[in-house]
Amino acid sequence: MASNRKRGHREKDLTRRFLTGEVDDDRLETCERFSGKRDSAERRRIERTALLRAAEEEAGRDLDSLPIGQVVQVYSLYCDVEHESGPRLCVVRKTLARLSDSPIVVGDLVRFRDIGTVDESGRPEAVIEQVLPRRTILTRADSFKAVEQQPIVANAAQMLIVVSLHQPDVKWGLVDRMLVAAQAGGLTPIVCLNKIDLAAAGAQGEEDLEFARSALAHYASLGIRTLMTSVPQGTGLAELKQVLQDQCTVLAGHSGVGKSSLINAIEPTLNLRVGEISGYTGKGRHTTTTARRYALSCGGHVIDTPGVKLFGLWNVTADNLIEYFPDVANETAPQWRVESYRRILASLA
Ligand SMILES: Nc1nc2c(ncn2[C@@H]2O[C@H](COP(=O)(O)OP(=O)(O)OP(=O)(O)O)[C@@H](O)[C@H]2O)c(=O)[nH]1
Ligand SMILES: [Mg+2]
Repeated sequence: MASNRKRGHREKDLTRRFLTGEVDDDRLETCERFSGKRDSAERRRIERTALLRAAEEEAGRDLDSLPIGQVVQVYSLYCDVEHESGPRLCVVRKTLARLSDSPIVVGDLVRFRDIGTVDESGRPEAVIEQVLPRRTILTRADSFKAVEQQPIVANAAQMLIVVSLHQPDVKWGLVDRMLVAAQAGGLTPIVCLNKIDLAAAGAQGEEDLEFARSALAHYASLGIRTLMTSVPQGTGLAELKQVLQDQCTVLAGHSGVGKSSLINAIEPTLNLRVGEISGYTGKGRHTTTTARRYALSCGGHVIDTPGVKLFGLWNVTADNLIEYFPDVANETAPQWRVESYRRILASLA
């Protein structure tokens, strides 16, 4: 098998066992696939799948009996995993980490094995043996050219797309991109316009608020739920709480739009760090640096995420983009939506 990577003994042995049928009886099919004319990417994918299956077999036939936890936060080498019997500090099984197409992300459901040790705070340590199939996945691409995927959150039911009227100014094009990303990943999008108390502070004052109202009304006409909120004035927070209750919701948007502030307003005991807006650029300061999942006392969970600068789309092509713009397809879209569609289309071409 062709591979540029240098393989360890264990991995080679697993490959041999898999391919000789000791581990799995897909051998014939695999051999047939290799004998054909396949490009190297496809060959690597098949090889990796074979290794992954073999590794899972190797991990023990007791996989199904291992407890299932949910990833709360991912660090470079560890993950915090939540389980009804208490939190765990987990490492990912090496073979799994090396072979998986996508890294483990917040929200992943994982089977873990306690290893009988505890960390310095007394928390049990465990190894993640398996990642369960994801019901939803919010992914972005590394750039508009979409060379690599960057999965952000798994298994969230909803995505609260947070924008602020001012400081920083709302960018409807980013909202449109995030709407596509949510729907492409199987999440229900909700658009939340925050900082509406700043209507009077903008250079154009009420005019911007009027435009924002019409944009939100347009999204609502497409069946997308919308909210208008102000943290200091308490506007829209009761409705927001209702929307979040008993659901798992990921909050996403530019830095400084108030994602962490909104979570604090719903669940004050969390006391998440919020950052001042830069007086010079009018932008946020990237205060939240990693995604983390929090339980809400009203039921449900929220996942706070770091502010995004741009949002490249993954698994969306110039051919299927129109599916996410029904208003453009049936020619009922306002001009700004048509322009937004064209800009995204151009970036996918
Ligand atoms: N006027 C006003 N300010 C707000 C509102 N919500 C949040 N802010 C302020 O906006 C600033 C940024 O808030 P954060 O909650 O840190 O924003 P964030 O989206 O979490 O930012 P990152 O973590 O950097 O992505 C803080 O100074 C908040 O006090 C609001 O509704 N109105
Ligand atoms: Mg934040």
